[in-house]
Amino acid sequence: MKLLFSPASPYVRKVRITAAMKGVADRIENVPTDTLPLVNEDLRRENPLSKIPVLITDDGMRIFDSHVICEYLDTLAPEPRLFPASGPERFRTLTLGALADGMLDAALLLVYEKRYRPEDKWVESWMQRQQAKIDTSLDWLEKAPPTWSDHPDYGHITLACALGYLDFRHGGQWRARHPGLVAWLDKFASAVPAFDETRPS
Ligand SMILES: N[C@@H](CCC(=O)N[C@@H](CS)C(=O)NCC(=O)O)C(=O)O
Repeated sequence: MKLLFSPASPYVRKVRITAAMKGVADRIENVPTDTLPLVNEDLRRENPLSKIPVLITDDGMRIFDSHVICEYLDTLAPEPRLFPASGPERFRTLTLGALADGMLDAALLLVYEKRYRPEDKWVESWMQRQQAKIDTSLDWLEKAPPTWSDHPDYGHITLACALGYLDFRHGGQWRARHPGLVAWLDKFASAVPAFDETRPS
């Protein structure tokens, strides 16, 4: 399989951690893919949204986005089960994943505002709106950081990648007011070595 990839992408990181936990990382070739140019024709051919990650399977299927790729990888080996099959556990996992993806989307939009627009076009109120989504989610999670029994699942992986991205691109400012989540991320990193192995530099 091939993974259209960048080491800085938190969505790619979700996939790499999932692949490591499922024991299939050595079946995936990481193909460096540049999303910085306004148009990357090679990427657009594989995913009309021009976003990474994209997984190209051995039989030629193109799978995106990161959630769907992780769910696909979860089918390749029985253990550990990262997406509960049914019931409230499944929807708890998917909802945590959606919340953490929403935090990531807001954090990425803040980066893109400054990357793709000249400074005199930055819209302060719009950036505050994105920041509020992140802050409110952090406060909500801090009240009861999500737990796991045997092993972290897809929701936990996504949250770890969101917090990692806030460290990487937003100076780790979330840490001062969220000690419970700081401890939670340390615990996640101890349980999942692939978190440190995929840390962007
Ligand atoms: N919902 C997508 C988001 C993927 C995404 O936004 N990836 C970024 C890189 S971190 C990207 O490719 N951006 C290029 C663009 O938006 O044009 C996922 O979960 O895979």
